[in-house]
This record gives sequence, C-alpha cells and structure tokens, in this order.
Amino acid sequence: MTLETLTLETLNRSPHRRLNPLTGEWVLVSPERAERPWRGQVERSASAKPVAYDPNCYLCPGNERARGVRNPNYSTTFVFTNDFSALTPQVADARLDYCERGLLVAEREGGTCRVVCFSPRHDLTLAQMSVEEITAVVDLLAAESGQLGSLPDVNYVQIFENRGEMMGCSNPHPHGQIWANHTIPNEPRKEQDLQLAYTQKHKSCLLCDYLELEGTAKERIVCENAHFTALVPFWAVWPFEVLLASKNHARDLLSLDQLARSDLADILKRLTTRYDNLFEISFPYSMGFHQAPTGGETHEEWHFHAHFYPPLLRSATVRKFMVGYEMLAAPQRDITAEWAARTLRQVSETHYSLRR
Ligand code: H2U
Ligand code: ZN
Repeated sequence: MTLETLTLETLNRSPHRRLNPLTGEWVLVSPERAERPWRGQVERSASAKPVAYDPNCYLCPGNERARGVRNPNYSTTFVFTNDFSALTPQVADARLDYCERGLLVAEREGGTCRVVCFSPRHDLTLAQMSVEEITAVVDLLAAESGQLGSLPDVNYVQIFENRGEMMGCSNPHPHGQIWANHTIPNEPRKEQDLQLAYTQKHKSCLLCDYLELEGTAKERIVCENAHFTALVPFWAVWPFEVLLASKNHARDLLSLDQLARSDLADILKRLTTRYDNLFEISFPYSMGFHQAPTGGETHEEWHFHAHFYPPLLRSATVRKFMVGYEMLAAPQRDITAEWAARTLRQVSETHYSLRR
C-alpha cells in the first residue's frame, strides 16, 4: 500500500484513528457516519422537581447516614470518610505471586475514601452554584488533596464526580468523592509514564505544548478564562468529552493560587452550564481531576487537568454505549471532536432554568 499524507484539513473525510498522547491509546473516528441525520431534539426526561432539603437524603445537613452517624448542620461544604470505603488504611505491604509465574498476582492495597458535599442544598448542581460557592469546593478539594497526599500510605489522590443516574450516581445531592490510594491507579499511571517520556524527549511539557497548538487552531476550544481552557481533545472518545487544563504549568490543586482557584470554579460553572443547555437537562457525566502523584517527588512533568466523560450522544435519552467493537477492540466515535466542540461553543452560558 502506498503511504499518503494525511492533513488536518482532510482528516474528516474518511475513517481514521487518533492517538491519545496521555495514555498511548487510539480511538477510531468514522466521520461520515455522523452525517446520519442529527435531529438535535430536546427530549426532557420526566423527573420530579428537586427539593432544597430532602429528609431522606444521607447527604443533607442534619440527616442521619446509613450507618447511624448524623451530618452536622453544615452551611457551605462538608466532607466525611465514606461509610462504605473501598479502601482502608494499610498496615504493611503484602504481595502474592502464586507459583512465581506472574499468573496469579495480587497485592494488598491501602488508602482511604472520602465523600465531599458541594452544597447544603439538595437541589443544586455545579452549574447552578455561584463561582464563590464553587471556589469553596475547590479550596476544600485542595486541602483534602494536601492532607490525604501527605499520609504515609498514600501516593495518589483521585477526586471525581459521578453526575446523574445514568452514571450510577446514587444521590442527586451535589457531591463528589476522593479515593486516596497507596499505588497510582491505571489511568493516572499511563498519563504519568507518557508525560514523563514526553518531557525527557522534548524538554518541555506535553500538555503545555498541546494547549499551545489548540490555542492557535481554536477549533476544539469550548471556553476559556485567564487560567483554564476547556476543549474537546483531538483524541476524545466520548461524544462530548472535555479536557479542562490549567494554562499555567501547575501540578495539582494545592499549588493553584486563589485567582487560579476562582478561575477553575468559573470554568467548571460555565462548562457544566453549557452541558446542561445542550439538551436542556441536568447533563450526566463522570469527571475527575488528574493531579501529580503525591509520593514526595516533585513530578515536574505533571500538568494539572480534569477529564469530563459524558455518556449522552444525540439527545437527553440517546446515550453512547461502549460495547461490541469498543469492548473488544478499540473505542470508536462518529461525531468528530471538532463538531462536538463547535456544538458546545454554540450553546449559551446562561443556565436554561434561568431563561424560562
Ligand atoms: P455516588 O457518588 O456514586 O452516588 O456514591 C456516594 C457515596 O456515598 C458511595 O460511595 C457513600 C457510598 O459508599 N455513602 C456513605 O458514605 N454513607 C451513606 O450513608 C450512604 C452512602
Ligand atoms: Zn440532600
């Protein structure tokens, strides 16, 4: 087969695969399939009007949780150790390699899990909170990262939010989770290795260089402010996937100054508002921050960022399933990253609930 040159301009005319330089994985992009009619219809799913306080919610102020502990009457944010933690503090390392052939291998894993309530209000989401209120959440997440990261058995602090029943979220009360691990989990591990390799090879930072390219191209940027850029990455897998990256080379939440933290709150509000406005629903997603590992090294190669992975594709009810080819071979998408970015750019930053 002859080798032709692909250009960015002609990329969207035929199926191709794109590389995620943070993980080393490829995504198959089939742009012509997206020419199937886009109806962009609004199908609001029927949901009960949320209440500001739910006496049966285990996260609302003053309520009792599943194991009998009562929440304080908090008025801003509230964090507690998960009553059903997936990780528990580690006593000592332990490893199994049965028959020493690397076939039955296990290691003891230690750590701790926390639950973070973003607001005392049961009916709010990040999109509906003020920038000041979200800044208080960012401050709390930074403090928790610092505190958990300094524990002797913790080397990675993963913060995430599951929004919406579609993502398996058990409670609409605005909250996130923090899992602090002894080992670096798979996704940040891949990013750690590839950011380090890039820095060693190019003597610069992978995401600093990537943001520079995107800042010139502009076509994948959704919104930005002085400290953060939200864009649909070139290698996006999920239809409206977004990479939120610090414009400065910061390694984690704790190293962000107050202006950067308030800009992070600003971009979180603006991005989640755009998401909600896309189909005029409370948009489901899984999001999480990727920070440098906490084991004591400086990790100059790390560039602080967040990933948003929303499952919705064409409407409030049509979701993308990662099945078949995706489970067995590689992720695939029809709508291009450029199209998704354009669509997200076109929606308003005023929440639809305020426009009715
Ligand atoms: P979701 O973010 O997936 O909804 O999970 C909420 C977490 O809250 C979940 O990990 C914890 C669950 O273990 N939880 C408590 O810690 N206490 C409770 O009383 C109920 C739920
Ligand atoms: Zn609640």
